[in-house]
Amino acid sequence: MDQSAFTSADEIRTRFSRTMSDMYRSEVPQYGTLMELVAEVNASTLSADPALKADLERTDDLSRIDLERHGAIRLGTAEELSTMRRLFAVMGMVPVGYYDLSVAGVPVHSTAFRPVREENLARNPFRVFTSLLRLDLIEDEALRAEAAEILSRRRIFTDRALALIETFERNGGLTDAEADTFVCEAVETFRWHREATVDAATYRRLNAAHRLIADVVSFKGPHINHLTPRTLDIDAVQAAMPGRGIAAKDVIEGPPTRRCPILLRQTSFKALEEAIVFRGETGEEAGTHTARFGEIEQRGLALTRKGRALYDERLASVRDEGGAGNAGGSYAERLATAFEAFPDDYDTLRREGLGFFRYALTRKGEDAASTGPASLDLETLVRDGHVAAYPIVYEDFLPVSAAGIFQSNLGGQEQRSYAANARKDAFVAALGAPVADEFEVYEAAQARSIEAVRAALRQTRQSSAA
Ligand code: OOG
Ligand code: NI
Repeated sequence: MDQSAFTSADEIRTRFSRTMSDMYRSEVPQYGTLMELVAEVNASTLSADPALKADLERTDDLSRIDLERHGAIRLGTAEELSTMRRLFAVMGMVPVGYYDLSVAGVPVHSTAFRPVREENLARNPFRVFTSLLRLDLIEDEALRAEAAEILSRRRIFTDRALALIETFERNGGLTDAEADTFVCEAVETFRWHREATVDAATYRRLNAAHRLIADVVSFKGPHINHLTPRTLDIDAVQAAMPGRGIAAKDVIEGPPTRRCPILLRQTSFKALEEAIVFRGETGEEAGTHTARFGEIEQRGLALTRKGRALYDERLASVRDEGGAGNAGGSYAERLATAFEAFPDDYDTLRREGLGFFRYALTRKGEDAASTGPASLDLETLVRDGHVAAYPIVYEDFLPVSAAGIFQSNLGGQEQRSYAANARKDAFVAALGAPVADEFEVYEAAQARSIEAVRAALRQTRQSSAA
């Protein structure tokens, strides 16, 4: 079939994220309140900072600035994970990164399904942080077998969703009508079901092993557990949440406030306690479950391996000192102090090889190249203003931050410690495909931009020589 007959993966992803947002706002009204607050803060940040506004107009679609950037789900079996990979592929989302959360006492390992090319990210960067439950970390053998048995019985995808995934794989795309049906059917998998599939006693046993185990095993499907819009000022939203009746997490995860933002900062409101019903011998039994919340994120420069090592080392120095406790606002202060050793201007970050940048020929560079032989040396070109360097935005997640988000939504006291035991091989086997290395993804984007600059210079030279 001719590709032009198909709806683009970017468009399907956009329809999907919009539909998910509508569904989640109707399911979790407090999330709607958070979205409103984010939109207000973004609007006032933009009107107070015309330079930022001009910058964003160049790189982003301002009308979509407040929209969701990610969501998260937790799966129970290898088969669910590999089918989820095929479902996300329809929307141009592929697995990037491996996160071992067992170190933080959460019995899951994860990846992020996301678009990887800059042109696709620019159209819609929506991604889904996807975790797979690690039944191997349940100590009680009988409980482990019982959980596996319960999970083996559920079917989380609709028949039509599965059929359309196959259509996509066979034809290489979906028509507009197929895409619409696909989105409706796919969203069914992430819907909330207040009817647990287990009885109250089973739920309690699973919950006692770990609250997350109960969350994954007791329900019909992997309900979306949060969505995350982008904020331009996370400190302002965090400060304003209590005034809107939103119970914010104690601290913002990730790096401190900086002139040049790096990586990812995120915070959330605490998961809500929701009414559910258990299956009972004599009919339904009422109960409650805590899983769903709202989150916000603010992203900055993607760091190189060297930059990331410095980030991890600085963050660990703060955590080792006294954890992420916020007594007297001291965590934010200690964090800021620890990060004084992290350069905070783009030029130094770039020259020291701490971050990834996208290079582009400037007007001045084009003019210079057409009048004389320009240097092909990148540093010379940047120094002379012939080439500009723009920060590449971090599109992935941070395991320490993710653990903090998990923890604050497990009621705080959930501190089981599993020995650190990443099982990337097992994860990849369950997924049925390798996960991309995030550093290689940024490296490739940076390299493509450098190659484009060189190609443009060579072309200008040739046409001025002719
Ligand atoms: C996922 C928590 C991690 C993030 O933004 O780091 C996450 C979950 O609770 O399932 O979404
Ligand atoms: Ni999240």
